[in-house]
Amino acid sequence: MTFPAGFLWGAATASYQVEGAVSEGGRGPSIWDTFAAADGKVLGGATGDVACDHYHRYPEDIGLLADLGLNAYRFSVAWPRVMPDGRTTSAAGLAFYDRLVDELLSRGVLPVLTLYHWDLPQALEDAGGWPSRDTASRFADYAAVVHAALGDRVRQWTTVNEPFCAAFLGYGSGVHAPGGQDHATALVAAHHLLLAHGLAARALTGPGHEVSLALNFAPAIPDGSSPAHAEAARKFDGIHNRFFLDPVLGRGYPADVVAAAGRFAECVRDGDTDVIAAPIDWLGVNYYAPARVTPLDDPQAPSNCPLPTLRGLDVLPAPPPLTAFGWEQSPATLTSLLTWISARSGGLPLVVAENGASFVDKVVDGRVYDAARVNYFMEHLRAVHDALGLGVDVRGYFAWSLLDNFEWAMGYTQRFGLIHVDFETQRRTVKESGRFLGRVAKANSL
Ligand code: IFM
Repeated sequence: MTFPAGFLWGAATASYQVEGAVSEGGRGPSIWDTFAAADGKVLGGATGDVACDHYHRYPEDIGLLADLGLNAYRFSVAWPRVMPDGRTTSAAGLAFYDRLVDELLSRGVLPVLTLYHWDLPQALEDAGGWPSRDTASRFADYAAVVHAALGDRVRQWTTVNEPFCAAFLGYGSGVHAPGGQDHATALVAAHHLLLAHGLAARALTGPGHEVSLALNFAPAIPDGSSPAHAEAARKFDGIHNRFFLDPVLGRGYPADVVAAAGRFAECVRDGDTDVIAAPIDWLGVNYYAPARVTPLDDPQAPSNCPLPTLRGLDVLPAPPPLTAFGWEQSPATLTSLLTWISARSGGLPLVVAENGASFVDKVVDGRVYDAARVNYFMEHLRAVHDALGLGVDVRGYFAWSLLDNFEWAMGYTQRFGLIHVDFETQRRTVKESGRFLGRVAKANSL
């Protein structure tokens, strides 16, 4: 398999999942500090207080990434580090990312910076959080501050990572911070996250600068061929995929979702959809697994899938082989997803901004033979290659994740890393999958 010249070969992380040092450098609390500290929210009572201690160990981590042969690092900036109260800039907080970016550049690694990967400053949550429209404006200010500080060296800017999760898991099902459980509110939060993306995109301009956002896609596969199956898949696809993709592409919110979404339209003001449709240079496609959906006999029956607007369908258990998280492995779906987005967007450049799998990994004699993950990457890279062969403009592939890390509500129980982390000692062990991905990257960079 050969990939186009200039293809980005990277690994991704997110601030709260890896940094630790939650009280250092003047960092303020985020919604995830609050949520993880509350009883029963995160498996085993785990928190991101220390995580991978990336805040102190980033030179080692970047060194490992560069030595593998990867040429890009996708990381996120912690808003509460840069603005402890969500509004006031902290020089010490910015200085950390200054050091991180310099370290990347000194190792020949391209920084790909995400501004929001779910760690909202707690002070802004107290002021209303994402259900409040003002949070989108605060985000635009924050984006401008980070851009002014790092824009001389960072060219790749991603505004928001997975607004679906931030909105629907954070304010709907409540399994993520801040733990809200109201689906109507979650839809409003989703709109404000998209608005935040559009407002910030305006601030992220500069010579050679590229703007993007990263959406998580769960393609719906109907578990049958009847019209009712097709309708169930359409419904699932509407809220999970099109609700986020379409407004970003300038197509507005999908009418079928809005029609089923109660009073959602009331939060969308004149001009909002134009703001959300701000031009982007590429779209980050986060893909892990499809969803197998089936209709229920009673169209009003509540779905087992905790999403608003979904009634009358069930999401079926995934067929094996599964990852440790219980997720289906379907590389072919990645090809069809990339092809679908490309066609829907008129050929927008795409970057696979997250793809990966958790498995049970063991360090044996100083090595981790994670054959299942090697296979996972091999098959998904083949899927990307197939999409390229079909004419899709794919510009890069980022493994999730560089390091085993804090997997949100699952704590430290799901290992996704190319690099194993012993959370007792903070010892890093490169996995076979990391070496594999690095070999493919190197072979394509000759
Ligand atoms: O760990 C997460 C990441 O933060 C967002 N995308 C999915 C990953 C695996 O669940």
